[in-house]
Amino acid sequence: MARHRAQTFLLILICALLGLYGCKSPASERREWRFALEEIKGGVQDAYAMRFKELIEARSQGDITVSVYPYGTLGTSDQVTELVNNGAVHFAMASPGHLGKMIPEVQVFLLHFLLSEDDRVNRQVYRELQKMPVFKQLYAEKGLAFLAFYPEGWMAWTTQKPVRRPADFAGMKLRVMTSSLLLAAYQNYGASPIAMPYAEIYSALQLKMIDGQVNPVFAIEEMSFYEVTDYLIFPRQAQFISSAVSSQAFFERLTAAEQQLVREVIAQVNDEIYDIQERYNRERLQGITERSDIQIMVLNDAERAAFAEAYQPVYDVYKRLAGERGAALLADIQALVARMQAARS
Ligand code: 6CS
Repeated sequence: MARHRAQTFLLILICALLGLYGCKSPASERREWRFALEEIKGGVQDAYAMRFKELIEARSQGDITVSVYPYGTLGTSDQVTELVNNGAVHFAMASPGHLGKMIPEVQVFLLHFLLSEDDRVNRQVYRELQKMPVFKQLYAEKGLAFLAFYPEGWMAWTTQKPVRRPADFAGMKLRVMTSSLLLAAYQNYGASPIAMPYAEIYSALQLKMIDGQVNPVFAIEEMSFYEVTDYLIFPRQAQFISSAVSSQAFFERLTAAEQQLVREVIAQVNDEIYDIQERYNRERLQGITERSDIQIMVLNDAERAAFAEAYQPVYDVYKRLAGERGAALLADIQALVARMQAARS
């Protein structure tokens, strides 16, 4: 903890020296907007931020420029969240897998078997989610302006051993994002999960400190996790969901027209990103199969059902971690998925 604080302090100091920190006047802040990512250049978050940049710069007629900082330039996900919270950067991606430490309720998006198997249903669910006022409130309480949720693809396991049933996880050291709900989930399956930052996964796999990890395909490809694992397994248990956020203090200082501009551009990019992430995941799966002999496994309905059954106690863990508001949110999302599903069938 002390080490983490010292690192964050150092990061803020570096940002201040680079002129990234919020001691500038609001007028100069308005000219350059800084957008920090939790993923490297070429990823889904980069596609999102680059489109945001393109639209903001065009629609402000050059008045505003957007600088995008990919993962590795400013720090870990937690540090990026602290930087946007402090106003050192103006926009950032904040994934529930890490943000859940600050806002436990958002871990609802880490729950397995919550979404529909039908991506057309999920697409409508994501559209409706943006309108739930509770998110604005939860984020604002932590100094963040909530802008949107969006998916980045189904989470897949890459492991050294095949996994078809929960028992296959026994003793497996599986890397998860830094969320106590994820630790509980994989402990519940029988694995020995370990939370660590994104940047450490590849070498941890290579050095056999861990036996597997969980991420969407595009990330498995661009972070080269497929090079150091033998199985790529699709359980369709959950999607990777991220949120776009702004510094609350910065956002409140924007004019009404600028706030409107941000909201309109975010709405447009959020709509576009759905197809982009689908394409990235499809194309990169192709790339993985061309460049490696990793074995691909797709769990069948009975195998998925066994995981879904084993997972049930984790819903109570979520309710304990996220409290009353979290439980209400979960019920709302379950009702939303059921409603959208019924409308489709
Ligand atoms: O596993 C992680 O930590 C990261 N995975 C993705 C796909 N995006 C950001 C996140 O930090």
